[in-house]
Amino acid sequence: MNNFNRGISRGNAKFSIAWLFVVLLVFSTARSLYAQTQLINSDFELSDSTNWLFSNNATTNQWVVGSAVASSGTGSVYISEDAGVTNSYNITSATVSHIYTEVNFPAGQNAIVLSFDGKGIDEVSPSGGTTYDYLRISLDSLAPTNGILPSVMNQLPVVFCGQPGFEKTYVNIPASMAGKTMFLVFSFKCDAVIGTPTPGFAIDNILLKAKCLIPCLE
Ligand SMILES: [Ca+2]
Ligand SMILES: [Ca+2]
Repeated sequence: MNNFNRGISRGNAKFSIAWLFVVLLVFSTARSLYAQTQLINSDFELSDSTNWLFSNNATTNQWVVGSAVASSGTGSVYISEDAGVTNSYNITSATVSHIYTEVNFPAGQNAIVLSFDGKGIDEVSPSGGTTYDYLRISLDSLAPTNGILPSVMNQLPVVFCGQPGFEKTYVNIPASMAGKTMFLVFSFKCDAVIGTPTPGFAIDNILLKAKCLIPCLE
């Protein structure tokens, strides 16, 4: 190889290394710009370390982590009138029971999606209203109180009922949660008349993820 060709080869090598450096830099930057954070991954199996807290009715229709039902594995969290033996609820006992956990939503990661497997027939309102037996989800700066739903302004605008078998559900969480510390609250509510006691509501495989759809501006 003459000196001229050696010069070209060295030049190409330098160019290739520089180009590789640029590609790696862009790739690593993109990863951080489009960061994704898994905030909750709860399957209610023995290895699940999620810090769930409970605010239950004193005597019946309580959330229980147990093995009476499960969407996958052997465990889930479900409403029970007999301390977890069955996934049935007492339709004559007015109830608002909660399971909840504290969540630190990362600043800037404002594309937030909650998903879970849920089932529960409960009592569907024939008018599509929200006054009977159902599951509701809220995001509140305050821990919930047994017997009381979080305030309307903190409730997500959807209720869940009428599902005899587990179905995966996706819920968009308001982007305004980014940067806040809030309680994610699952509330089971029933009035004191009518309903389908089996199955009461049951939840498995809760995932909560936050990411940036556009470059994060933290
Ligand atoms: Ca499970
Ligand atoms: Ca009812």
